[in-house]
Amino acid sequence: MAAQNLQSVPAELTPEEDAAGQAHFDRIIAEDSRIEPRDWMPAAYRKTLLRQVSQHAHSEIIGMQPEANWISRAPSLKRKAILMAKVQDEAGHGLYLYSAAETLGQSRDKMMDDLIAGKARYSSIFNYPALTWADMGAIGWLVDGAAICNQVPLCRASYGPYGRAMVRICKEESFHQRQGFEILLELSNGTPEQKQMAQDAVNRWYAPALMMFGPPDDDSPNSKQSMAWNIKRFSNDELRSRFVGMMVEQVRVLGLTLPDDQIRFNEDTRKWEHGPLDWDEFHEVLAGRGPCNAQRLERRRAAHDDGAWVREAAAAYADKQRAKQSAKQQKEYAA
Ligand code: FAQ
Repeated sequence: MAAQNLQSVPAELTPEEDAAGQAHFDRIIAEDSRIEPRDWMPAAYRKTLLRQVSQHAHSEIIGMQPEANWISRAPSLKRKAILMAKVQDEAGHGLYLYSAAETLGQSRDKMMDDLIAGKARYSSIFNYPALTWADMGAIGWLVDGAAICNQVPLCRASYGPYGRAMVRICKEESFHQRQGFEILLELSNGTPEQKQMAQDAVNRWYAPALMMFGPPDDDSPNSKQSMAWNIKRFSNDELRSRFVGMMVEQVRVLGLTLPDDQIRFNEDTRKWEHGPLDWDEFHEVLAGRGPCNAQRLERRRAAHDDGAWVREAAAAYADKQRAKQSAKQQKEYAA
């Protein structure tokens, strides 16, 4: 069904057409303008974007799980409604991003197959467990906060459909971050036990949130080229440092602390610095050996199987509509 929405990957071109396409592409990038789906683009640019956008889409879909687990346990009807709306937003983000990725020539079915077969990446952060209600606050504040910090520059990504999807996503993410902040603020101003629960959640989510920005710059094989193509605007370390600076201010308002006594503003570089992160743990999570990798994929597979009847019904409906449309056209030609 999804394959019918695909933009086709351009057919074989002559060397002259390729050279003209490359010149046009280079000009668009130099002017900091936008590449659109039907424009010529280097195969490596298409591949990089498809990799990043599909991984991003998978992150949104898998990222629904830690919070969805808490909808039935939210402490009030109001909190339940807010959390449900947030989780639905994440599903919507996944759909915008799968649509953007499809314009690069890959079907949603193939992307989904790769995800459930364990061949595709999604953000490391969603392989950690959400243990208490305060984790809903820490996820909103730290995880959505890191997502915004990373994604606001992506609104200017050179690939049009990705940049445009990011504009709407970022607006919704800022609501998500505020709701997380507000949960933590209320707990922090509550009983000593509630405050401790908030602090414990921040302690557990802080380092994994910092790792969302990706490996350190000297260990990031894709950054340089992605920045040259105006897909990424800042390096992983630059964004991580900015994020730390934002959190340092906000944690004071929360009356909590960040579990990192090495945070400081370096006056020479004008950048925020933080303590060491456990990159072995990051690579373990990427290799599928994080605390919840198996559980997250298993849940995704089960949801995919449970949804088979919806896909079949939608495909049957689309077939019917197509048959109707073609019968109507034949009638018009005959008349
Ligand atoms: N997790 O060379 P780089 C959200 C991989 S959305 C897993 O630096 P790049 C909303 C990377 O793919 C969160 N893998 O790569 C929400 C590459 O592997 P590959 C998702 C990671 O692409 C909130 C390899 O390491 N956001 O949270 C990670 O230049 C709450 C080498 O790395 C996005 O996807 C990681 N953290 O930079 C939802 C944003 N980091 O493919 C629900 C868009 C790196 O070569 C609830 N993506 N890797 O085998 C990006 O900005 C970039 O792709 C980076 C990585 C910055 C993530």
